[in-house]
Amino acid sequence: MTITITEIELSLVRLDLIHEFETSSHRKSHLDHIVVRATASDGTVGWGECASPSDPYYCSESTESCWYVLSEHLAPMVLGRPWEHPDDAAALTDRLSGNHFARAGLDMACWDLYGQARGETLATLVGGTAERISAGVSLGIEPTVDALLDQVARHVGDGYRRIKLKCRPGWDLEPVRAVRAAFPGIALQVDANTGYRADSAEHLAALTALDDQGLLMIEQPFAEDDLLGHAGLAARLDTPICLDESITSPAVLATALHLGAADIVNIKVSRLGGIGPSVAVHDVCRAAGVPVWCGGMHEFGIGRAANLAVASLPGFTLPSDVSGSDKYYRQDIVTPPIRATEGLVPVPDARPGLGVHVDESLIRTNRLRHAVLKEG
Ligand code: OSB
Ligand code: MG
Repeated sequence: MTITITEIELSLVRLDLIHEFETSSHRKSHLDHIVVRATASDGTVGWGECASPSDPYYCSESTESCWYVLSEHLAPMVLGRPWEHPDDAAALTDRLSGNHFARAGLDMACWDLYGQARGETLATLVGGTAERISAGVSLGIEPTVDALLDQVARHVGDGYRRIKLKCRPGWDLEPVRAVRAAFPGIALQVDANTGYRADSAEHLAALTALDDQGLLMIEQPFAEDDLLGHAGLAARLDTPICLDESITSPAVLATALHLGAADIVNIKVSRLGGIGPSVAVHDVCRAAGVPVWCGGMHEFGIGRAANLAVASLPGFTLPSDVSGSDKYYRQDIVTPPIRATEGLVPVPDARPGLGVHVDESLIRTNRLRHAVLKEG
């Protein structure tokens, strides 16, 4: 069975966040993601989402770089070119370097088309088995510890199964201790988004001080390329070290595991550039006995559905960041809406492909810009 994409429409869609989100590097009150609508020659429509942060702090991509790469490079490489499997569609764009968030947006749309052509859900196609995913929440840095405690109480009350706190030098031991004291039994972890330096004695002391707080893991304390720094810390601490930003490909993963830089891996479809490399990273981790969990980039329902499909693979043994979209948005762009019940989010299965219906009228009302790309 051959699929040929004949038209790609890009829409820059803005959704307001219910609650502002701050990390070690930036603060957000709304999210702008590029929604990819790919039409195949038989009229089938596949959806993808490019969940790049607006500005290049989490990684070097941005909304504008993704728009440019999708419209000037990725779309021309696939438009009018037949493929049989999404991996073959991805191979059409092999000569493009990096730009994983942009790539993931198109890759998702290819998988959605492929799933519809095969009459199977994305989860089934990748070999996923779980029907529900254990969900945690990622909580941003708050103005005060009390405000953070309110957020934790709210999400624990909603049934979420673990709490991840964003941290940075100066916002680490104090909030962690306060949350531990108020909620002694909860599964708790921190994410530093590269905010610490392995050559700073002060930073190492701050991270070491977290070691007796019963954390599930410390996520990405150091810079993305500092695998040796992470290996050194992993050897020093009892708390497992999890890598997020560092793991950009199966090859980098192999290096990180070889060096002992990662006890746990956060898998993000966006950061890895699509479903294929995400499944590959899962497979390597599973074979090596390294637990993985599914991270997120505040995705709208399209990207969230892709995350859930990947997270249904058997190596995903730790709670994900893939919460219900109502944690972030008043109204999502998909139906049925993605919701957690008692901390479990069902893997979408209402239809083949991504398994959700995209509400095109909401895309039209919430978009800031769009472009239609055709062959030639
Ligand atoms: O590091 O996991 C991260 C959001 C934006 C950028 C980086 C990260 C995050 C999150 C959000 O933690 C997780 C989610 O989508 O709920
Ligand atoms: Mg992270």
